[in-house]
Amino acid sequence: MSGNQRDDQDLANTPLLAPVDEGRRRFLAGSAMLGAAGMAGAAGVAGVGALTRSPAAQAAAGDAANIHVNPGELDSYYGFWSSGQSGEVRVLGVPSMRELARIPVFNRCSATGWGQTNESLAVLGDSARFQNGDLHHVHMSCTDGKYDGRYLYANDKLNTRVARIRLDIMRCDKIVTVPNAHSIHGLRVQKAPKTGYVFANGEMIVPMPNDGRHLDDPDQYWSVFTGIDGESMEIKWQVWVDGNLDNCNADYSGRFAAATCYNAERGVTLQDKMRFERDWVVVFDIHAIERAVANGDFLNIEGCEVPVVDGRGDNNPFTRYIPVPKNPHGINATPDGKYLIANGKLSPTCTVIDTHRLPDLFDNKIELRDTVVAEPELGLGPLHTTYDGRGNAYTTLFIDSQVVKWNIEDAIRHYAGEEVSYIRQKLDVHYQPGHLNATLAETAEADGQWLVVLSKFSKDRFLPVGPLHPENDQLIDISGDEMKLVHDGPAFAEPHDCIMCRPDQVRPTAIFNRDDPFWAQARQWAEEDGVNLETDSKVVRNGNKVRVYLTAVAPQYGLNEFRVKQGDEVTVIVTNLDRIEDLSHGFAIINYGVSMEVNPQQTSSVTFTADRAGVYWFFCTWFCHALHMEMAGRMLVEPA
Ligand code: CUK
Ligand code: CUA
Ligand code: CA
Repeated sequence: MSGNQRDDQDLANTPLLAPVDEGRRRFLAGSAMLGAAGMAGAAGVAGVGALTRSPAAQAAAGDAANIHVNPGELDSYYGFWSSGQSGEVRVLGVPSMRELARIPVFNRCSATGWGQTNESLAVLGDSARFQNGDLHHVHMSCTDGKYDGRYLYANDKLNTRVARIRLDIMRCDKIVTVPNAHSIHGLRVQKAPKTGYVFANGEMIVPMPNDGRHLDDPDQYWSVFTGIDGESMEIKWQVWVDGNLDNCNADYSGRFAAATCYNAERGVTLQDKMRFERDWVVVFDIHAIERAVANGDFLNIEGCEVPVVDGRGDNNPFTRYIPVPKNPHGINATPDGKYLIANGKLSPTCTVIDTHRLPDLFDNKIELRDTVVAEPELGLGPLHTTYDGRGNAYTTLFIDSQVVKWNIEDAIRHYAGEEVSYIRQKLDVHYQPGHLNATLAETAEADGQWLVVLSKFSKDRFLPVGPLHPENDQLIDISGDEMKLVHDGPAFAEPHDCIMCRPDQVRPTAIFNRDDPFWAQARQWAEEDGVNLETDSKVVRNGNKVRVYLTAVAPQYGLNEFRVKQGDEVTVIVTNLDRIEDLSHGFAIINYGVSMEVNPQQTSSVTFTADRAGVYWFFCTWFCHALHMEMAGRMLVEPA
């Protein structure tokens, strides 16, 4: 069985949607619930097959011409893609969907040396012991509700971290591990007046502190919502919440953030987590939290200095728990700032919350559900919603394998009792979509040009590559009245989310500034050793610690050889003196597992133990010159 299975009995009371695609939508009956909760499983067995369309028919529906970016031409949008369990961020051009770059974050990167260079280890800090991560959400810093091109922020669901990426050099410069939380899932930024905070959702519930106490007592398991300063990356405060936290978002006033909770039950089994008919959207009053923290009105979890305010229960100044149907997932703010829309997942609905009613809610002038202005029925498995800036919302239907376009104001009128149809179109996607995002849709500048839907299954859409299929990031043209599928984009595991912005909103540098703080440590070593990084190549010994300073100018390093003793701790510091755009060098040592990038005007360093005697060639890894192959030298390791 699957969610696609027809059950005509249920169709009787769905006249509104009948013209669109009658067979696909229905409530999840109680008996279907378990199957729905294991949606991927259900889809794998029957759902995908049931939705297969002739590829030719789909291609005909598209208009491939307008996504073609000619050789030498540039894309009209940057896309920043997360990569889930691959742990990195990917940069794409839209609409060509060409992959432009990968930014290593939580992963170990063979090309750049991320996870091995001293510079990356300094960023990773204590968490360098992890060589992996699960990066679901990537979002850009904002000013006045618009992307400002300073930073990207991303979460690590696997090892409970939040990372920042500098957009000038497209490298990660800060990673913090979030205390008291167990897995960071939802991540969004404060949109106004400026980022501001990075909001991080603790997903799994655990004892606080999680030090071995209360192992068998889930009543003592909790979760926290965390506010991180996007500039200093300090953890400013946490809110102790009921239930758990899935996705989050922020409003456009700067006062509120909101998160979905699928585990209001605080259950620890699948069945537990589906017990209630409703879970909730938790709304956070950021100003109230800030006031309490400023007044010292907070507590601390044992062993941790982060201020924690108690946001549990019905009557606290910090949170409100708005009941919404069963196990909601995504939550997305409309670009006009009016609404927060939560996606039902196990309910075929989305819940539209009026953000302008939130102040009254916190003043206890209205009831929780008074903030809800619509709850449109959209189809099976709504996961995420995005916007075109023209009043329409686009929601992924995981089980139906569709994107549904619907009109927000019409849905509100319908909820108020008017006979009006709010569904505009349903488009088959391939298959089982998670996130979707339209150009600039997470900001006030949503421009309704392109929509990317990140499909979890690709099944028959690509040449087979073994049991692990690619994902399918599909591009949809939403500039007209009708959604048109125009491109299939295979992607390796597993983009969960993406954002798109205009090229003028990102200002990457082509050549490093020699004053860049990225290699502050190497600069300090050079100072200690009386070495000028920009001119000197030399070996400086201090006991069994050896620092090797090398310049790199195509096609030569500053030294043809350097000599160390077996057992030495060796640090090689390479400075690329080429000032030419695109002229990257690398530095790698054969049979020592050392390899790193050294981009124009950058200094990179790596430390290792010269544990084996012999001749070891080092070489340049980026093809930089006609004599690139000759850009090499010898590390001579004298036997102990
Ligand atoms: S989540 Cu994966 S599809 Cu981690 Cu934003 Cu919804
Ligand atoms: Cu330097 Cu290749
Ligand atoms: Ca639940």
